[in-house]
Amino acid sequence: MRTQVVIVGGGPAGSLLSHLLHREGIESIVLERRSRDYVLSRIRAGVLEQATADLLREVGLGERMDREGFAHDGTYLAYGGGQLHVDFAQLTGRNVMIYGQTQVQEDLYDALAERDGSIVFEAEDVALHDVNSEAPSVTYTKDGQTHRVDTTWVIGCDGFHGVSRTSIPDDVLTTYERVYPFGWLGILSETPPVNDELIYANSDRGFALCSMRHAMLSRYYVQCPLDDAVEDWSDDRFWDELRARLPEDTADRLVTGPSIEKSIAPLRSFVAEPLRYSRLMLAGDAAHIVPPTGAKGLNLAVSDVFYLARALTENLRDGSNTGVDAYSETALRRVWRAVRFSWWMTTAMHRFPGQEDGFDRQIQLAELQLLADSETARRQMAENYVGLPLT
Ligand code: FAS
Ligand code: PHB
Repeated sequence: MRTQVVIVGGGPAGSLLSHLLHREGIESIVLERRSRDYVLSRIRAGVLEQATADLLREVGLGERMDREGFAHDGTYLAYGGGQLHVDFAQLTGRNVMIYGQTQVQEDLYDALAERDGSIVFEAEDVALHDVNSEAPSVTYTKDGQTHRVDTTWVIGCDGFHGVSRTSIPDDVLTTYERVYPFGWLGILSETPPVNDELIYANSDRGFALCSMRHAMLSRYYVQCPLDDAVEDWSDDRFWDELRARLPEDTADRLVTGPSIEKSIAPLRSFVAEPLRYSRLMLAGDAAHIVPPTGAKGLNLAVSDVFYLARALTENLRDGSNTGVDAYSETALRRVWRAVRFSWWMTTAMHRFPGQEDGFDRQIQLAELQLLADSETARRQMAENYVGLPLT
């Protein structure tokens, strides 16, 4: 088989890239290791930057999002017993869309399903060959049969633990990493959200986040020690800890119920450079990871593939190398801005072991007080949270 672009990984990055390329008449195939249901069972992101929501609308993927999603004009930061509202609309004229990654993924898979052969689920043993040549190929196994795809470009959208990044020689790749000394314990509950907008809480006991998916599906997180296991956290223990980390009036409003999903995610900042090695390009979590505090992971995957789809179209349809030569630098400029913001929000909102009430704790409180006192500081946070337009 031959196609113009082989995309490894059928998460949001890979499936959106396939959809964007198809709209430009570029052929591709997506090779996804897991089943459709397995990918959809993963509970991930919940916040779409305005640029992400606008792009999904432009490419015919916005109808359900606009019907079922929530446009949020701001968010709350709770600390010191009170809470501060950051008004995105007033400060930036932009907002965010609350619409789960699971729903985005379903919409993408529905669009791909209209094209036979656009995605292969349960594609095992994916291997990249000759990516440093003009004739790269990819092999994979499906139902015991080995398949080979000859192609012009291989795009690694296979996440942090995929095979693509490791296909780039160590002497070519530079990586940057910061591992945080805590994780997030998240639950889903079929209960009404405690608030009409998200609440990020920095309490003496640690970070908490109140989010949602719809009017009867809430998403909550508490910071937990890295060596905790989900089994250590009964629902009752979770709800008690969440209440203890929220302002009293908010805690009093909290409606609890049985968790229908419960998981712990580690937090890290990671960037691999460059995002291109000859005929191999990286996009999304295959190239970078951010702590979910700034709600940037999914949105960076979207911006990467927006730039990549434009570059690959210019190359394969118009014969230009300008876009593909500039992709890594263009995408990384937005990546590092998001990495910085996610690091800043994580550092400002979490209790770091050994920090107790020392210098770092005072700096945290000063950061939050600056947001309370300065519209300029709130505007800078709001601009980073809602994200910049995709240009
Ligand atoms: P993904 O990891 O989503 O997709 C990669 C795909 O490649 C997967 O489907 C995988 O099965 C497949 N794959 C891997 N290896 C393969 C191989 N060898 N062959 C074929 N396929 C292969 N972001 C936020 O903005 N907010 C959040 O709250 C948030 N929470 C998160 C919680 C967790 C536990 C995790 C892990 C991530 C979270 N993220 C969050 C980040 C997340 O949303 C990612 O940024 C987003 O999924 C990135 O999309 P992709 O780059 O497509 O990577
Ligand atoms: C979520 O709803 O899952 C969510 C929202 C905002 C974040 C992280 C996760 O910063």
